[in-house]
Amino acid sequence: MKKKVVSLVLVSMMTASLFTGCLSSKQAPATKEEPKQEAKQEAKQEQKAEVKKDAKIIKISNGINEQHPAYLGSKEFERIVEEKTDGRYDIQVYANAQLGDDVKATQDVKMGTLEMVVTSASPLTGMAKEFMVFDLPFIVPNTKAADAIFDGPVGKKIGDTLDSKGIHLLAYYENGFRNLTNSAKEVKSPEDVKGLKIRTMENPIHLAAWKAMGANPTPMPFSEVFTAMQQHTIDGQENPVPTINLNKFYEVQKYMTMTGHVYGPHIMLISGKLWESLSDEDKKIFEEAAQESAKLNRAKNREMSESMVADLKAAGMTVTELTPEQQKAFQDAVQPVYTQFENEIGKELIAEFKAAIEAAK
Ligand code: TK8
Repeated sequence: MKKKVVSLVLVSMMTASLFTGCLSSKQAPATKEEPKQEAKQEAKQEQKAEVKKDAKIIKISNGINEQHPAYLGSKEFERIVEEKTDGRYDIQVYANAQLGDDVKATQDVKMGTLEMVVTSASPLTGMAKEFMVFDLPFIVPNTKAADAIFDGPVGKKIGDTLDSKGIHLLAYYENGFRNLTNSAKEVKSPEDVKGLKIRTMENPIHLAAWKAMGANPTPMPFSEVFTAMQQHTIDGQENPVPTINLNKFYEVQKYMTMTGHVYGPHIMLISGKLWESLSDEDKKIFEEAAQESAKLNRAKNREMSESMVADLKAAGMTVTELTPEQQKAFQDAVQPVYTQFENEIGKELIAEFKAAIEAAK
């Protein structure tokens, strides 16, 4: 009992430090962060005291750092599963692509050499083309519509396509609305994008959309993006506000335009073989923990997407909001990708997706 209390105190201390942004990230200097890291280690050990010695280890790969909502959600999943199974599972969350970037980690989950990953859906198009419906620019208008897709029949239908590929989708997390940043100039129109070297995720729709605007897009794994911007091999990238802020992209990017051109899910995936080996009781615990953790993840992500715009401005970025007319110019510029990809994604699925969004209005 005492241990539990200590552990709870430490965990809440740790959570508090996550929100004040004190934990070290990849780019942060290591020295002054050390005490916080120790506290974190301690918290982890205290928590692990409740995990059984022969607990089954489940590693979860995350691409971003320990302050990101994907990590906060994964830690919530860890807490719930360990508690509800009385420590029969030892869930271990690894941040900063330590276990590999999205594509590699997901391939490992498919192979069964890694248990779980929280990944963007966009780089998985080779194995999961149905998810490409999310990559159609401007298709998801707001988070209410996103929730209707995630938690309704369309989200389930898209998620279920993974089961035949050796992967099981446990929950839809939110990555969010993607915004363009760059180091060269303020962008207010698709014309301004012409000639900019933009990093995209490894996804053909994203590539085609930026090409349609006249940019020079290059696909690249996420963990290489900061350095590529620092060394000016690329001018810019696009990501949701929490990622731009937590990864300190403001150190190497001067401009952000609130394009909101794509709404991306982060999906929580588990190896199919492992999933099939679980008892019905454990499957239920995993499912419930995943759904609970998704609630936390989405709430935090929405909070940070709003509040961190001010942080980016304070860090010296020029943040450009678009008028509805300016927004429309971007929408018009990327329209060709709809006809280009509708057959590959499936016209019927796109129609179902749009109908669910309409119904959520
Ligand atoms: C992190 C990625 C990231 C994504 C990207 O693993 O690659 O730009 O937005 O969140 O999934």
